[in-house]
Amino acid sequence: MAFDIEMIKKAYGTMAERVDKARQLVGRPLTLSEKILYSHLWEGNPTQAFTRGKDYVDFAPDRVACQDATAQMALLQFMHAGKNKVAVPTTVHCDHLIQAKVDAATDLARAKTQSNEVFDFLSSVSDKYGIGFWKPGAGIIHQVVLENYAFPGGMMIGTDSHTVNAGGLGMLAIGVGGADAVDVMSGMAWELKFPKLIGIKLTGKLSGWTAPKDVILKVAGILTVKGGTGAIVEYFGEGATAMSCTGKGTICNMGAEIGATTSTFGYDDSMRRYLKSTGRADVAEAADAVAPYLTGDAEVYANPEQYFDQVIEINLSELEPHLNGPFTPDLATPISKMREEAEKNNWPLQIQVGLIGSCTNSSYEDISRAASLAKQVADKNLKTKAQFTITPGSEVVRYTIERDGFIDTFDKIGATVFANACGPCIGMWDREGAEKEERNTIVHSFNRNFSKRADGNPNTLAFVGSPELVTALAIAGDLGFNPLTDKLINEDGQEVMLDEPTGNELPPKGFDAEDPGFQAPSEDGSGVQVVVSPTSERLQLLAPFEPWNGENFIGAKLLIKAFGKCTTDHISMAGPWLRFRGHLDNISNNMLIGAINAFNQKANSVKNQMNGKYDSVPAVQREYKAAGVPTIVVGDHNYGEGSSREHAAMEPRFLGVKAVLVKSFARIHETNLKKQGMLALTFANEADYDKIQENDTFNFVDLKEFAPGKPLTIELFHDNGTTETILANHTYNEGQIGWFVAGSALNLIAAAGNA
Ligand code: MIC
Ligand code: SF4
Repeated sequence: MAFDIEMIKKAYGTMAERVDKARQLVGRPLTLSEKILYSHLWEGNPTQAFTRGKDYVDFAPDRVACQDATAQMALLQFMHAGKNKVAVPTTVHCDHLIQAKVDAATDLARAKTQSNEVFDFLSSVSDKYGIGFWKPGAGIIHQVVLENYAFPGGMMIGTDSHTVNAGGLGMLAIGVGGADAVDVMSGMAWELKFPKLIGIKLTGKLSGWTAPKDVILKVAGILTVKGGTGAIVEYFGEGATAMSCTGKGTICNMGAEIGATTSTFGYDDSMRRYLKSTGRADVAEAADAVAPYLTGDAEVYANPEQYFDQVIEINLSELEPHLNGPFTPDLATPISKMREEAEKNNWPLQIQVGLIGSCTNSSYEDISRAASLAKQVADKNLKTKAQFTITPGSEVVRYTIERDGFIDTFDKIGATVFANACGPCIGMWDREGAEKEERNTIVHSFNRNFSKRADGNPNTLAFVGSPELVTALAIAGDLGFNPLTDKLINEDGQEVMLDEPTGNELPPKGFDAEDPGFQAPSEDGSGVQVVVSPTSERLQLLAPFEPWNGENFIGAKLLIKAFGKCTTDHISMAGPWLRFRGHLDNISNNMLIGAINAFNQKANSVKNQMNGKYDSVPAVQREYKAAGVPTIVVGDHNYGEGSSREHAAMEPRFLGVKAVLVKSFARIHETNLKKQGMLALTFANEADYDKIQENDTFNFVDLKEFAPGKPLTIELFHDNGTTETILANHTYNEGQIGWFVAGSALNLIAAAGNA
């Protein structure tokens, strides 16, 4: 039986009435996304039609998921909310803190010792507040959610940007910062600007070497890393229904890389099959009873241009396998052009390592198809040229693929199987020799490939592809190898070609595991003690941020003007820093250390205007803080792209930065800044970015009139004595201005809880 089946049935129970009402109010057929949004309004039955891309709307998500690296801060905040129990079903998953080095068993044992304090904290908070806890080794949050909790037509939020993975099972699953999760866990509404809608029509059918991953690699190439901002991407068409449920999950997962709020697919037989195969025939049955409400209306899919803000059509029969990268997930190259591109750009052709798995691509189908290639190594007397690693997404997948002989097959090509965890996808890869910072190429089936993300080496060029392609390329050891047309020379000196990958969508003998790794919470957790040692270097109880003093910010200094791409990995790096995710003071020492200073093109070297000396960003900011000098951060487009980690917003807040002024924001990061009581502003005139000079001082002269829809005025004082005035736009509504005034959104919740 599925977890929380009663909650699911209840959601389905009101679906028809709410969707029918919404259709009447909107006055036209509805997309699936609209059906899920309108059936999850905080107010219950819809009473008005909303304007996409404009109206802020309160929603009531069905569930919440958190992973260990973000859950620490989320739960530390939740402990301030004054509640006995979470208001909606919630889970915590231990996956980010496990380093990949030797093999699964060794690495897991080491992680349990090293991060014991954090795992114990998460386990006891979960136990106390009624949260389902998935132990280290159980798997990666998004795979575990897909296997156990996702359901068609549902809405969930999660403190990880790849929460969107659950769109593969027809959900609207949205990545958020911890403070948003705390709202929902505390029984409050969750606010989102009513998203725009992008429709992607998939015609034709995948075959041969092309995989679901190639759909999203192609889409990322079309829409770029910011093309999906503020929008839900809804896939439909014959190509969509012909694809597996887990393949749909892969596409939705990597939708985070185009900045989309989320992605989703209508309920179909592939989802029914997946639900049944993962022990949830009860969910399939309940979904079948309301099936027409779990997909878009027929008129919408027949004439998508009339209903979506943007429509893209992709013919899967013509789609080529792609590789995206390096350093950005939207640089898409079809495999047939790769050699040419690599030579042109001087990318090293020799592949050092191929890595498959992660939350994006470790379904049974993915692994079985990759294994069909690994098997050919022996059959055709080939030798695998690159190293090869696998990180299974969950213990259920790992156990099942071991039982079915795939791990054995990978063993024969010398593969390393890492723990069921994030590992190499998030800089938790202790790669031998990485410290030498040699320029080298790797290929992986993960989703992100920002600088330093896998192994901490800024000179590792990472290319993202399907698990099939990654396996073929690892065998060949050559980035320019096109398995569709190229031959390999085997150990007998003969030319051989790899046969197309084949596999099974679902395990013919069913999924299994001896211990999936779940720990249920106590019925009554009131007696559970949560201990945080005051001397801990990993956990620190939070003190509330100071409320706004009601004055304009005068005399603010420029801390850094970030040049070019500034993702959350640049603002609050992961890898070795993950260990401080529960300790705000300690993790603040990584603030913006990856961002490039526009004035000297260096990372982590900014000028302290008080003494003219250059130092690291956190050190300079701590000096400003000690001197009581306010500061601002300036950035380019899509600032805060990537992760949901609210540390990227809390660190500047904690260290005394007052405002972040950029050309544009990534959605989650903008909300995180607002929630933590910061000013998140955009240049009214983008070109004003160029006006900002290294020794500038800023006066926010009309902050006292901070109001929705009204730009703020900032005076710039340059060190040559000249002054300029610029305008900064913002998207704060009344309530969000309230967060700024209170010092943070949490301060408001806590005040209400204590009232
Ligand atoms: C990521 O893929 O970048 C992460 C690590 O999963 C993050 C969450 C985090 O920073 O803890 C994400 O995507 O939100
Ligand atoms: Fe973990 Fe990577 Fe997935 Fe993020 S993208 S949840 S780091 S496996």
